[in-house]
Amino acid sequence: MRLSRYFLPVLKETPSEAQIVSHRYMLRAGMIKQASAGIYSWLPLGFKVLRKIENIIHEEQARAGHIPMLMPTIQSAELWRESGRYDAYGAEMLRITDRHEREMLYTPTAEELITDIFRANVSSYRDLPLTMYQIQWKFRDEIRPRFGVMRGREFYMKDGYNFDLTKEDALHAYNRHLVSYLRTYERMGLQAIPMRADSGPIGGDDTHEFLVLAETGESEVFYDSEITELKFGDRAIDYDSVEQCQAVLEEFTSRYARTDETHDEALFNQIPEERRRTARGIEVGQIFYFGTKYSDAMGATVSDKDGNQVPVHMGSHGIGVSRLLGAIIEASHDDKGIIWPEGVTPFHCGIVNLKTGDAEADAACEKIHAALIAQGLDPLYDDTNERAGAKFATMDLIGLPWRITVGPRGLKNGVVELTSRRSGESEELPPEAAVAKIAAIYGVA
Ligand code: P5A
Repeated sequence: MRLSRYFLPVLKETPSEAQIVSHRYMLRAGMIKQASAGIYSWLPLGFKVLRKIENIIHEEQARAGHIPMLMPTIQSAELWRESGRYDAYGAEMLRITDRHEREMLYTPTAEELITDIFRANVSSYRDLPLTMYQIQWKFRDEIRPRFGVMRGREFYMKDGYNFDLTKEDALHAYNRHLVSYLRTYERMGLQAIPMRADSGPIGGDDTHEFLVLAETGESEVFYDSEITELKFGDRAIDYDSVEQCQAVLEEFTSRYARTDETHDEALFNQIPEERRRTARGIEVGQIFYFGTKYSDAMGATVSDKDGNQVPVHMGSHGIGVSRLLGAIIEASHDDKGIIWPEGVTPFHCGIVNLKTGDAEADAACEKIHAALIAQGLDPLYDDTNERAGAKFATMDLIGLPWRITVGPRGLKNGVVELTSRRSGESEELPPEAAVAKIAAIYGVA
């Protein structure tokens, strides 16, 4: 992509309404624009990262055997009356009336709708286990939307729902989601720690939130510092294996880690003092097992092996897809701008032409741009007439992990400069070698 043809409305000034770094950088880098309180347009650069995050989630859900689908954002109030949540949800639910005076709402979550789909179509234990999920917009009329995409009113969520015959099967689904989420967040360059939490309006007793530690996080958290040493890494996991999933759950949840909602001072004080940590965290996901709460209320039953009608055991599992952009930036930036992890970067690398208009520099940049595309990569080539300093500032702000700098002086010696955004280190090498190195970094060589 040539920058001269792209839409990247970068702001020079720091927007005064943004209180935290991720919100500031998302506005300054032209990723989002507020449409009204807590509601944003996703400009091309922000949309690209949103899609990258979404794709990682789809790939990891497929690995765990979960089935993608899509439900509407506008739902009928009827179903929510069946579960009792139409009144219980309160002012956070955006209620709408259509031209026939029918009561509708903009979905804050979708337990009712999926349970309705299930009961209409599944009647036997033979069709279980079943886990379906969607990535869809949600609306919660938060009293204080703030921090940009971090606490929006309209936000993008991955929501998954499992249906199982027994409690044991449903707990395996819970564990499987925990494993799958650990992998998902690590692929985005994040450490998200599962912590015991409160289930709120979703219900149930078994629930973990996934928290990314950050000073600007809205949750207060308490944990044993040993937990930050755990990495999921590239383990091969059989998601159907009850033992393997259970072992991962135990490994990642046996040390003390709780949000303030479930914090227990006496238990916390049993950890050796030097390992006790109190910090703040960003909640990027939550998993729930709530048994038969919805299937009882809505009559979602199946026949078991003996022909008895039994309510299905359920859980639901959410990832804050749009919030993740904020969380990743909070965890990975410096005073010049964002530093994207390779897994989610909007463009794989930047190309800066130090002297646009110089025949040799222009030709070298074109060649590098074409060579990267030929490798299946997606570079952003700054072919504008801006000064070099301004080009570097934009590249640093938008945070592409790698930059190739091309100028007449280097080209005389047959070299370009390859710079890591994270370390700031540069090396000089022939253009072909720079392309090969980027290809190797992204595993396409
Ligand atoms: C699980 C999926 C649920 O709604 N029902 C379906 C369950 N869980 S949850 O914890 O309430 O939300 C899941 C994740 O969505 C993100 N989130 C938000 N992101 C941005 N702005 C908001 N206002 C907002 N509210 C929730 C969080 O990451 C949360 O973990």
